[in-house]
Amino acid sequence: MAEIKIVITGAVGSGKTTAIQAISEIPVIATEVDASDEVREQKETTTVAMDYGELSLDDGNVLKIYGTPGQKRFSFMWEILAEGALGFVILVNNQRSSPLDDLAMYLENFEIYIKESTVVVGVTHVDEEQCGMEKYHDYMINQGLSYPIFPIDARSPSDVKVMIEAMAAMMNG
Ligand SMILES: Nc1nc2c(ncn2[C@@H]2O[C@H](COP(=O)(O)OP(=O)(O)OP(=O)(O)O)[C@@H](O)[C@H]2O)c(=O)[nH]1
Ligand SMILES: [Mg+2]
Repeated sequence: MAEIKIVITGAVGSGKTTAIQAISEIPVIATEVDASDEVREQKETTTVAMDYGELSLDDGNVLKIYGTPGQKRFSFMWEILAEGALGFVILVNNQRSSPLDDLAMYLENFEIYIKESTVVVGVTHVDEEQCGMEKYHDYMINQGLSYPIFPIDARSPSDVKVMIEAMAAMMNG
């Protein structure tokens, strides 16, 4: 049995904490505090250090899943959390004004870590209106990237599991 470290990152409110809570088999270790400043307009709490959960796979391996804080002022944690990770999920909130800029920013933030890793992109908040996934596919083509894109509801255990299990399968392949 192997333990595989993966990291879920993305902007504030993209659903990182929500996704880990949806699928973890152990009580999630979270570091939520009341949001101050502009985050408060979006939601009441925010991650300041990390989230941690676990999910076992059918092959007996266990995913150790770390969620990053979204806010740049806690970016000192990114490096710590990315160390040794084999897979990265970048979540993008489709309701934000420029979700592609968010995606570009997190791809850049994690550039040095994701080079050697498996990457998938999860587009969240697609339940709220016409999701328009074409822009993400066009972006990938324009950037010469081939990361798979999953429209998900981060609150849905099955949506999050399908994405994460696909990523685990890519690691084996
Ligand atoms: N409608 C809808 N709500 C969602 C979805 N994903 C997450 N949410 C909600 O949006 C909010 C997302 O918050 P978090 O999971 O805390 O986001 P986060 O990415 O951990 O944010 P930070 O830790 O602040 O960086 C929560 O209120 C979720 O219930 C989704 O796909 N659809
Ligand atoms: Mg969070």
